[in-house]
Amino acid sequence: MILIGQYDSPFVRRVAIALRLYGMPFEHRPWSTFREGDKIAPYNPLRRVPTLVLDSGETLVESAAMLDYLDELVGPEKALMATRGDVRRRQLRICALGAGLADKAVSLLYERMLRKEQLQLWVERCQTQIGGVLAVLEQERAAVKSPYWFGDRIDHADIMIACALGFVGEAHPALFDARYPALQAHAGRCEALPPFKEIVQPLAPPKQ
Ligand SMILES: N[C@@H](CCC(=O)N[C@@H](CS)C(=O)NCC(=O)O)C(=O)O
Repeated sequence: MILIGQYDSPFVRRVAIALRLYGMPFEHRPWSTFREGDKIAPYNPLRRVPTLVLDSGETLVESAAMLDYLDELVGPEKALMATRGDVRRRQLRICALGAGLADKAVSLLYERMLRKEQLQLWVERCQTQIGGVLAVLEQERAAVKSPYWFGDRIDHADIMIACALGFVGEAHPALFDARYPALQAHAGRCEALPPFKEIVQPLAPPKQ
């Protein structure tokens, strides 16, 4: 498999960390979405990352679909997500909040980096959405006493949240601070794991 995209993307990082945890070998092509869009386009017309090229040549263009595929490959025992039922539904909800948080943090970064004059309406909307999600996640994580969100074993929800928090903290440090101790502890626990330490890249934001 070939994983396209840089590890400063929370979405690329979540997929790479899952691949590592599953012990699946992959080739990494750390192409930049803005500087190397022409290289990405033949694999993904959206010119977005992550893009995952399967051994068959088929291409996946959405991180959740990539994880769904990897989960099927490893089977239900090893999968980092329940196959059905209440737990799966709750895991998917946390994944969606984490992915949405990362989406909003990426949008806000693009607004800040790519526009000469920021649109205040959009900046404030993103900030409100980021703050709202962090507040809900903080409350829910503080209520969970297990090492990971859904028990003793890390899963896709833990990875998504940690990758999103890492990105928000780096891109918008004023938005992720001491107001969120349970989330900081969650991020710290995940970032201390070997795959998180290995699969990491300082943020290289796009420029005008
Ligand atoms: N929902 C997508 C989000 C992917 C995404 O937003 N990737 C960003 C990098 S973090 C990107 O490629 N941005 C370039 C663009 O949208 O033009 C996923 O989970 O794979």
